[in-house]
Amino acid sequence: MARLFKNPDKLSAYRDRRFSGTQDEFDHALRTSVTVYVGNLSFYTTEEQIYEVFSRTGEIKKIIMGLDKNTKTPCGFCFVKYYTRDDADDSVKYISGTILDDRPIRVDFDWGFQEGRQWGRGRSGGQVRDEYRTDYDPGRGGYGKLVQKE
Ligand code: GTA
Repeated sequence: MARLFKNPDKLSAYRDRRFSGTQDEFDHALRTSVTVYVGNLSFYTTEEQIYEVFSRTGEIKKIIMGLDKNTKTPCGFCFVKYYTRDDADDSVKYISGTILDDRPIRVDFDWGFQEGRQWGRGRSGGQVRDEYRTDYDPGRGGYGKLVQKE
């Protein structure tokens, strides 16, 4: 709670558990990074589609698709790296919430891509959130992994 008051302009609700630095280093990286995280993607959305949407706010340096660590297929997220911070800011401002393949996508500031971050961290290989979901989501493999195992 104290941190919320100390830091009312918190850029992201997400804190990467695997970031090895301090909270201040994490906050600094979030403020200066040119990379955004894109969540709630359909497993069927392609890198070309993402390129088309995200180049609306600026020239893209690189797209890194999030992959299931077992199947090596897209698992519903990606990172988009721009050349400038302004373009990353604009993508969070203007692209987050827009519809891609019938779903509202979420664009979040990110501390920066590092090798390994492209893999889903869930036990089943995909994203953690897809382990625990109890809804049926055809764009993301149907029911959550734990429900499927029941
Ligand atoms: N910048 O919001 C994000 C974000 N997310 C969700 C993932 N990444 C993100 N980056 C930014 N913003 O590189 C990045 C990760 C990693 C890659 C894949 O995407 O840094 P992941 O989604 O598989 O695993 O990451 P992650 O992020 O370590 O999962 P986390 O934080 O435990 O949980 C994500 C969500 O899953 C939670 O918000 C919650 O909705 C759900 N969840 C987690 N645990 C439970 C549980 N026990 N019960 C129910 N729901 C749960």
